[in-house]
Amino acid sequence: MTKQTIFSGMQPSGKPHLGNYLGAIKNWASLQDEYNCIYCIVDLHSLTVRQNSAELRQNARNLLTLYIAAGLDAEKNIVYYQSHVPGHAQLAWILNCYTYMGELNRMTQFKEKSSKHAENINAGLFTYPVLMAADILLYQAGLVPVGDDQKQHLEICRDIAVRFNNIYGDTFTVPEAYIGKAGARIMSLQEPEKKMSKSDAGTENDLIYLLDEPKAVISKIKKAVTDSENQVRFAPEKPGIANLINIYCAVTKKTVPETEKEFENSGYGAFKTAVGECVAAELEPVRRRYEELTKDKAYIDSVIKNNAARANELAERTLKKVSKKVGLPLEI
Ligand code: ATP
Ligand code: LTN
Repeated sequence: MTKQTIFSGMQPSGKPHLGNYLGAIKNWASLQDEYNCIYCIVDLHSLTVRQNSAELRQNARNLLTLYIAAGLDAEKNIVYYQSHVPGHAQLAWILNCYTYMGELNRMTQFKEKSSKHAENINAGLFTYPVLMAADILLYQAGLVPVGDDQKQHLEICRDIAVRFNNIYGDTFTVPEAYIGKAGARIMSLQEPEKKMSKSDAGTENDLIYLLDEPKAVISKIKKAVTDSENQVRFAPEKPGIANLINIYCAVTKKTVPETEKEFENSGYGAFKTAVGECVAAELEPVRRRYEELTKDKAYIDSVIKNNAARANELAERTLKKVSKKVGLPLEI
């Protein structure tokens, strides 16, 4: 039987954090043996918010290196830049013509981002979900591992795929979201009502960066906001502790009841030390491997080039099929 295809992506804006890792990359690595996996650096999506050009280019390379450092095998999986495969933008244009303004108007991420960037509410920000749908449908992906915040985008992608298939006959695989149980929504350490976010961080202590040194990881977790009960118990009215329990479970694969039992007789101090240590131990090998990989420029260059070629080949197949269906002229 042929393996199902998985597609996911991350924007190269800012520095990747623990939420990106536990919500996405860690799951990606666990899927690479069972599926054909395609993991993209969605640099075109990053242009929806003003970027510094040199920084964006460097961030994209850093993120690709980090994918590999976090355990994504660059031969087994396709890891590549979205902008190296023109098919994404071409398919996005076509799909724009099969997407309604009303659907896009309902997207909560658009509403949030446009209120945050009131001076630059561009058309790209509005049609962002269509480019994301094109990313996924271009590769006929069946499964899309993402954090909880992307659910709505996955739904619109499915709606577009079904609409297109209804008009033209079976063209696209209709994808499912794959959202891990623990780690799907990691919250800010200082404001645990808000998601941990690189684009919306207040202070450095809000988030743990994937490349933070162990000392910094442990110290940020020690400073995390909690409550005065001093009882390690998962409850919505205790968002700080609930977040730390969630992080602990995502890293150790333990369940919430197991964790509550384990720390039944400890206060927050001991619990925070345990969380800090397990996160630091999880991230340290990633950080070391990243340091090694950044020294090997030729290897990273070859991954970028070879994987773009592999992705282009797959993308071309879907684009040909779509062009034919919608009535664009065929190649002579
Ligand atoms: P941010 O809001 O942090 O700037 P983002 O959500 O705009 O990031 P990406 O960097 O593209 O965008 O996110 C990459 C992946 O990380 C997505 O699958 C997303 O769902 C996941 N993710 C982002 N933040 C979190 C979080 N706090 N908890 C769990 N998963 C997250
Ligand atoms: N919108 C996503 C990033 C993203 C993506 C994708 C994720 C762009 N294209 C395709 C999965 C599949 C985000 O901001 N987290």
